[in-house]
Amino acid sequence: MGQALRSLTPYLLQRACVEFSNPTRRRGSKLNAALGGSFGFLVGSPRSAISWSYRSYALEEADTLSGTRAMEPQRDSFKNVMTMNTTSILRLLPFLARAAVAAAAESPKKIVLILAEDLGSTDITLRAKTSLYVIRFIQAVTIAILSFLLTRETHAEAPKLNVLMICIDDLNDWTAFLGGHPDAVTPHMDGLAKRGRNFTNAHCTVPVCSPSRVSVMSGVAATTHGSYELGPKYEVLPALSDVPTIQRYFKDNGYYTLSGGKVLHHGFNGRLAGDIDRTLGRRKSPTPPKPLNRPAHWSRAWDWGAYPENNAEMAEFQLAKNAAEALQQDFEKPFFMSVGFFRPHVPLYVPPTWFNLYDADSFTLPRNPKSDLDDLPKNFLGINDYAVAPTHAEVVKHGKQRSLTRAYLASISFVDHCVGIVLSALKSSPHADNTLIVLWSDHGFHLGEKQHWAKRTLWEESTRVPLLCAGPGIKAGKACSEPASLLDIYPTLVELCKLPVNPHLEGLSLVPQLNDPTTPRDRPAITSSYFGNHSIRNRDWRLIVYDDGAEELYDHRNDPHEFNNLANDPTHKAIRNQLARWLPREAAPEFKAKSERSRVRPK
Ligand SMILES: [Ca+2]
Ligand SMILES: [Ca+2]
Repeated sequence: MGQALRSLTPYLLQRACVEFSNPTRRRGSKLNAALGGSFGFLVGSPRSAISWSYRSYALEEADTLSGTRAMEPQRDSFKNVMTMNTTSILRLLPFLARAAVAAAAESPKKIVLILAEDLGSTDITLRAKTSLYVIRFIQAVTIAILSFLLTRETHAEAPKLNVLMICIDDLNDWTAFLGGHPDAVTPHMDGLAKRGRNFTNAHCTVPVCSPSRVSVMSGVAATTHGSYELGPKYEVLPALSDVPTIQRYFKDNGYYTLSGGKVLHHGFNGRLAGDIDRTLGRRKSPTPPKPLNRPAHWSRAWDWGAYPENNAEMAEFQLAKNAAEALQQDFEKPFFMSVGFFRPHVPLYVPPTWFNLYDADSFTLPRNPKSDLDDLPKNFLGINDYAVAPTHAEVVKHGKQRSLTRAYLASISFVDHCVGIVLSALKSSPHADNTLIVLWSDHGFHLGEKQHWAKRTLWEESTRVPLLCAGPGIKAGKACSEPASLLDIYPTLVELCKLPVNPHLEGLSLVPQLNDPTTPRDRPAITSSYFGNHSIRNRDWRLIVYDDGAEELYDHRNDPHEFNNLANDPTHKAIRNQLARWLPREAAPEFKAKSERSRVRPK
């Protein structure tokens, strides 16, 4: 057997086991034991002129609600793969085994393995280049091939890519590369977007700091880890007791981990303390001795203004410098560096330079017609209100809308500057050509849209986030408007760095969209806020279903601001039902004992 296949086999086997041992899969597809179940194996003819390519084969669950057993690979997951029907497989078994060896000897990219549970009854539909076949695997056949493969030795893999992960707190789509605000000045992030993949339809799993970050770092959805509100630490959630953070996972697979600033909301503490080999610091920026702008009864967090005088006093700036310095060093192992910037999280204090980018009287305010609320379900305020943030009425009453909005824009430009420091350090470092960069924000932010401030809603302003990927193998330029979730970061990086599959991950690798941004994706981005409320966002639509059954439906093709709720329009029943199929059916209950909703707004 070829060396290449020897090195690939354990990886592919592990990867496939994962798919079917994942307990969150709704139809209960469980692997009996790591290798005690049954598997399918698919290879193509080495004699054919077809050029094979192994690609992410994330299996989408089709027909979840219809109860069929069909499993459908994500469209375009397989390109140029030759498939064969049942009879052929049976007849060609000895040939297939030889074909695998021959193909592997030629190139590891010429092998595809599909492993399926319960093969006597599972159909797998593969999209082939020229035709489509349904393949029914037979248990005995597949186990035979599997045994054949398992008797082979493993082989060391090629050197790994480094990872630079930059996360930003509370940054919505007000960046030039997402076009969320016409005046936003974000040249450094724009540059990154241009030289990599800009996911323009990316969304968080929960629109608030801690659960969103827990999802990114664990690769597990809120509906499994059970945190839908601000609060629980990663390490206290029972569902994550044996789930490694992405940093830990990379570390366990030979990486040196560095982290600084706000990455996990509560930091890497308790059993996570060892996940990080070297800290880049987690300082706080200075706060002025007295509030600068907020009305006296507002939360202390909700203040803003030009302070301090210089960038050098800001925690983000110091962190950027620390990261820049670390990037100049040589490391014995590949590194995974996470850098978390706190602005534009409130309080919105940044040096005056950044305020000066926005003329106080002339920059654009978001469109927020009051009539927009007329078609919302009656309960929308009960779900979305949060006593710590001011209401839009309060902001307007105190005449603060313009100065508060300006401080948010200034904070974005300041953070963009810090991102620029890190990116330019990487560019001039020895790691410039072998480091993947991923930049994301934990959720969006309202500045008066739908008469709302801050986060926690299931509307576009709250769920949409910047998500950029760049680096070796990622072609520059084109944006991707297919839905993406922050949950997808972990499996994407695992695949790009050729790490073994982590069986806990619930996101889908974005590698198909990194290879080709037009690759369609069936799975929408799913966001949950407070227990029982969910949003389903695909390329063109958003459906929101609240815990009391109330709904909203928006057509983003002609209503990007989600002004026009179509939930009660019978014309759109079909799309509504199509989206509703993705609603989580067995969401884990909220872990936190006392809801944030019990807070009382100060008078
Ligand atoms: Ca946040
Ligand atoms: Ca409306």
